[in-house]
Amino acid sequence: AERAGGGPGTNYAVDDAFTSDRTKWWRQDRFGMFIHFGAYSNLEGEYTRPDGTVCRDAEWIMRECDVPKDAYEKQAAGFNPADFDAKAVVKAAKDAGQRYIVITSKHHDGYAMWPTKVNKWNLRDHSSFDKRRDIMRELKKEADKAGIKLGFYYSIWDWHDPDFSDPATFPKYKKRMYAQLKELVDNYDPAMLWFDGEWDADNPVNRWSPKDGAELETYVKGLKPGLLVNNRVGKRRVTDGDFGTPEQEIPEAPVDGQPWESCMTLNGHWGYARYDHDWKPAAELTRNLLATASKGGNYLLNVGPDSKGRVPQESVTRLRAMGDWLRAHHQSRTVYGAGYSGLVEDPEWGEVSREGSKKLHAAVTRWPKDGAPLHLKSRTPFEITGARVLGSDQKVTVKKSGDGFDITPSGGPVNDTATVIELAVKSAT
Ligand code: FHN
Repeated sequence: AERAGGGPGTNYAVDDAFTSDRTKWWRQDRFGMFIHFGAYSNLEGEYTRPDGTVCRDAEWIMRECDVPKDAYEKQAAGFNPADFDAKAVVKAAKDAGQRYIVITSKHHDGYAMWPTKVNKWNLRDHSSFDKRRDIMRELKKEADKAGIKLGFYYSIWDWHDPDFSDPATFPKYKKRMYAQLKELVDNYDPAMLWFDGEWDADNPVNRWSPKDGAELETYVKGLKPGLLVNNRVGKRRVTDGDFGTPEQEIPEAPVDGQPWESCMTLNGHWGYARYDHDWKPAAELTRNLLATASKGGNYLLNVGPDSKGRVPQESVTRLRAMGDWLRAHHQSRTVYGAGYSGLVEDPEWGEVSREGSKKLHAAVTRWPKDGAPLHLKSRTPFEITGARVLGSDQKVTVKKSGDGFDITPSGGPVNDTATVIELAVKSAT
């Protein structure tokens, strides 16, 4: 893992301070698609118990609803995501402006979504799906065609493999896990592995020590030099993996000393849940993306395909709206290749990211009342030598004011998601 100097007075990871280029492509890309898709998707979030009561959850349904192992295996045998369309999935990511995809290859239920040879608990050998198909190969092909990098989520924790939860047999489980990871890297050439389920070494059910993590990180990086892994390969310390993984939040003062990525759902669940209609508005999602980029972080936004393999239309429309904002007026420069500048305090009225060494992008999301100027508080001396609103020719006046600058556009918002004011800056020293 690489160390970075924090910005002045914060522990934001200031991009330029990263020493190695290891994560550079990933930090430039900023925005990825998470996909939670597995045997749990076949239940679409609802399990009817033998007594007729209905229990609801998504990817944790086997555990949270105490589904007996044989009942879970029985339902999985009927899993047939025939409508999974890799082209459509990649198009949804492309339309959103997502530049990499991380799909669950194996979640905590242990069910492999590729034709693993390690066991029969997988989509090829234990489902009603067409045995000639391999969704990971289909996805890899379409992603490569679209110039989108593909990564795999892999859960270290495994509810299905009896050798996982017995200390005496855990080494046998570990051997199978290593073999599966080798299959994934050899067969699909992923850009990254997104580990999960590493939580508690002291828990007799789920043991994963920092030493296990360090060994696994060395192993997979030996399979493919340049492969990125997240900090959940180990114990989420700054030295584990290549990037931190805050979840469902945008950290105020994010993970110190390493790149990071905030992963979030589009509604209330990672896996598909037919009853969950709590979809977040596209404007909120775009603002989250702006907020993560302004702090030097990545944003991994999740979709959960249904039992047939279809991405919900509510997800597709929101993702498209995010891409439309990014494509309008070259506003994507606020995100791609942009990051934490360390030059200004986070303003009340929006997010500020820096592109290279000469441009700040001030994205206004909460306009001050009664036309008050947009105040930017400096952290370190710099000059503003020019200002313009992307997508509008309105005049922008910039005045030094107290501990920073007052910026006053002559007109109002360009759109209701965020209006970007591009500022030309130079160091005052
Ligand atoms: O338990 C998992 C959960 O199902 C989901 O995969 C998230 C996504 O990051 N990770 C774990 C919870 O932190």
